[in-house]
Amino acid sequence: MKTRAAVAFEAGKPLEILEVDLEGPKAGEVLIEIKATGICHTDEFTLSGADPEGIFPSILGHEGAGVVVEVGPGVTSVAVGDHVIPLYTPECRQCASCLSGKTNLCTAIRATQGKGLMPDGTSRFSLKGQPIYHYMGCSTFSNYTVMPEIAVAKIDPKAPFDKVFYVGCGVTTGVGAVLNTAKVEVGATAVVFGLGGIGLNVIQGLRLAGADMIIGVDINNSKKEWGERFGMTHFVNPTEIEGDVVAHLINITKRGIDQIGGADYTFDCTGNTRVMRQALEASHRGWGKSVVIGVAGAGQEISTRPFQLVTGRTWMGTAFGGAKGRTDVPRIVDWYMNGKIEIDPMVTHTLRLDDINKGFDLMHRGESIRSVVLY
Ligand code: NAD
Ligand code: AHE
Ligand code: ZN
Repeated sequence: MKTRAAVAFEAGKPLEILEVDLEGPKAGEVLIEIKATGICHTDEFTLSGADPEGIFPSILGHEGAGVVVEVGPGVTSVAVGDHVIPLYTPECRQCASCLSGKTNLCTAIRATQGKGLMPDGTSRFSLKGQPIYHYMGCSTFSNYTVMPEIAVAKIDPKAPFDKVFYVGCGVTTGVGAVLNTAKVEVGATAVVFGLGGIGLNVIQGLRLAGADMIIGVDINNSKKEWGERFGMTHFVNPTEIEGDVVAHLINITKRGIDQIGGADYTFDCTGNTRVMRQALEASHRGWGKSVVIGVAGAGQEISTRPFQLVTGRTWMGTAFGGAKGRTDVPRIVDWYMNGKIEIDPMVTHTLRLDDINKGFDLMHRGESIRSVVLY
């Protein structure tokens, strides 16, 4: 069949909107009509050329929602007509990773996914007979896409596509980082670096967990109001304070008779390795946990004095908020439907596929939280 898609032909170049060829689903695969897709900073990261796994030409997009329109042989867990969210972190429930119960990082199809291919080692997308590669196993910048059934979460059919697409990455990553990875407790003190599409969801996750002091850090002052909207109690712009941001954060989190500062939990939602170090060092001596969410470019490394770890801080990371997609994503959609979490205000811009490059411009200018493309 033919499908309209935004194709990334080359790093650093705008996406091109055109019709491409799409083969139907093979065994264990489903064809999905994507109804809505978000533009996440990770799409921009890969398009920029900074992703060591970036492959071109490819169809980016990994944060979407849609409807199953055809199933391949042997598919049992979803049926035609089901409303689904594509999962860039699948959940096969059979691989060593899934069976360990210790991680959400299912390894069943990770190797082929990283090469832009379906599990059988081929691409379903092509143009004039030449393959176009899949992206993060999803390629939601195409109106139709093919996914393995282990990589789709069946959701409440009443959930609006133009909102719950965001559960496909941003919401789950932010809220999950708090609940699944850091396991934040009631009354905690936390610092969130970077108040974009991910950081604001960390903030609403902290509110859900019952954190007391929620400090947001961003170099863009317009993010203060955004953070407050979702539960942030204090805002720090590192470019506007005197001296070092870590010392400042330690100072404002001082408590107890010892007056030792530092947050119980810190989160990097910027992808900047210098900020990742600041986040670790702003966490509390003895028990602080610092969670890396941001994705850093090829060749970049993090560093700190080992003493920071010797003195009891834990440096950890999270992918997809530690969420097991087929199990947790439908629940997070229900949280939205029940009013436990918010999504609507964060979806700031609605675009058509023809205008998808404007979504990247809005992100570059720091004007959007999430842009959604509706098909
Ligand atoms: P975004 O562009 O919406 O937000 C980034 C925010 O960081 C902006 O508000 C920006 O002003 C702020 N910022 C930039 N430099 C800063 C600095 N030095 N100090 C403080 N704030 C700074 O991006 P997003 O969609 O929220 O994504 C954030 C990061 O999370 C990206 O690196 C993305 O690739 C990554 N990500 C990771 C996962 C995961 O599973 N680990 C999932 C989704 C996104
Ligand atoms: N390809 C990059 C890594 C990118 C990355 O870390 N991706 C996150 C999801 S970001 C979603 O917006 C992830 O899930 N990582 C786990 C995994 O298996 O990819 C690189 O550096 O090579
Ligand atoms: Zn993402």
